[in-house]
Amino acid sequence: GVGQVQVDMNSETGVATVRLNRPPVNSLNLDVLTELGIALEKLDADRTCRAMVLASAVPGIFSAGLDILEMYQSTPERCVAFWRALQDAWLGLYGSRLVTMAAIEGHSPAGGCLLAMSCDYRVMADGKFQIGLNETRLGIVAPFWFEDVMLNTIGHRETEKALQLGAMYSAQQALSIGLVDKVVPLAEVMPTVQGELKNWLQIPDAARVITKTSMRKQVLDRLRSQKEKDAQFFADFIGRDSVQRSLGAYIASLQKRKS
Ligand code: CO8
Repeated sequence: GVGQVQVDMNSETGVATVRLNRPPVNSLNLDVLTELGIALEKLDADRTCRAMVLASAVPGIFSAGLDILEMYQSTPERCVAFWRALQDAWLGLYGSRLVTMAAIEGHSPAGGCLLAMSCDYRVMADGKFQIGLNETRLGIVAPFWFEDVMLNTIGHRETEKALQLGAMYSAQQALSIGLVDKVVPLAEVMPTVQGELKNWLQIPDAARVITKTSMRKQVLDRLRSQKEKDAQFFADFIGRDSVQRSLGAYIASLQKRKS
C-alpha cells in the first residue's frame, strides 16, 4: 500500500512489513489508527502471512504517539470515535496471531511506546532516540490497558516509576529495564529484526500462538469487556477544563522548543 500505513507482504518469507507513514512525526490520528487496524486485520486473515515487522517510513521517528490535536478542543463524539479506533488497532496488534516485531528506528513516546510494547520483540536504534510512556508530563493519565501492557513488559516496580514520572528512556536505559530487547546501531535495526525473526519462525505457529494467547488473554479481555466504558471515560477525562489547559500548555511548549 502507499497510504499512511504502508504494507509490504513478502509471500516467499511470510513476513509483512508495516510502515507508519504520516510525516512529520507519525502521530496517530483517527485515520491512521483506522488504517492500521484494517491492515492488521487483513494480515491476520492472510494464511500466507506468519510475521509482521512494525516500523516507520519517516526517518528519526517511530511514532510520536497519539495525535495531540485529536485530544485538544475536540468534540465528545470525535473523541469516542478516535478512542474506538485506537482500541481496535491495539486489540488487533496485541492479540495478533503473527509474530510481531517492532523496529524502533526513532523516537517512540506514549502511543508509539504502546505500539512497540505490544509487539513480541523490540529492536531499538542506539543514540539520541527516546522511548517511554510520558503521559503524566502532559497532565493526562495512561489508560489501564497501557499500564497492563507495560506491567507485562517490564514488571511492577519499573512500571510504577515509569508511569508516575512519565519517564522517557534512551535506548540503553530501555534495554537495562527490559523495555526493549536489543539495541544496535540504526543501520543494523532491520537486519537484526530479520535475524531474530528466524528464531521465532522456527517454532511451529500453532504452539506459539496458543502460548501467546494464554499469556495475553487476560489483559485483552479486560479491555474487550469494557470498551464503551473506556471510550466514554476517555472522552469525559479529555473534556475536563484542567486537562484541556494542560494539553494547551504542552502543545505550546512543543512549538516553543523549536524556535
Ligand atoms: N501530536 C500532534 N502533533 C505532534 C505530536 C503529537 N503527538 N508530536 C509532535 N507534533 C508536532 C509538533 O508540534 C510539530 O508541529 P509544528 O511543525 O506545527 O510545530 C511537528 O509535529 C514536528 O515535531 P517536532 O518539531 O517536535 O519534531 P522533532 O523531530 O524535533 O521531535 C518528538 C519529535 C520527539 C516526537 C517530539 O515532537 C515530541 O516529543 N512530541 C510529543 C510526543 C508526545 O508527547 N506524545 C504524547 C501523545 S499522548 C499519547 O500518545 C497517549 C495518550 C493517552 C491518553 C489518555 C487520556 C485518558
